[in-house]
Amino acid sequence: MERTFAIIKPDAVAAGQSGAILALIQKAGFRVVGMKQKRLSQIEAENFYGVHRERPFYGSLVKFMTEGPVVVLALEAEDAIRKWRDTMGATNPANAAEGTIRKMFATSIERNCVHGSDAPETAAVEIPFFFAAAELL
Ligand code: FUP
Repeated sequence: MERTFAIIKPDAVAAGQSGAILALIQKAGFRVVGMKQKRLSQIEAENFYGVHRERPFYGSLVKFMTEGPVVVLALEAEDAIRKWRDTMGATNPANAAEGTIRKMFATSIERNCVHGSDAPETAAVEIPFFFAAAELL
């Protein structure tokens, strides 16, 4: 079993799509091991996306991620990291396959409704960034 980290981003939460996205997550066979709704602080968003600090979209991305509440999730499944990225679809919804969450709910490459860890090393940093060990059930 593997764990990955997911975010339902501010665009999807504001649009009332958290429940629909959670239903798709559960239908895809993930077990929710951690879940909370919170609003990211400026510092949290900056650090979470620190790897993109030099990219031209960084400031706009941080602004978007702090504009309203998000739902942070730790998900468990066999091959969870790859499976969740497949379930989300491509970063740019214009390139996302039919039936993926980003194809259904994302409106642009920035406002792309969900996040997922891209590798085991990333998940190992992102899960404890938001969850204490005792919050993973
Ligand atoms: P992903 O792993 O699919 O979330 O994609 P990346 O790690 O490449 O990008 C992280 C976030 O940066 C994306 F979710 C959206 C944002 N982004 C932009 O806003 N513009 C870009 O050109 C690329 C990424």
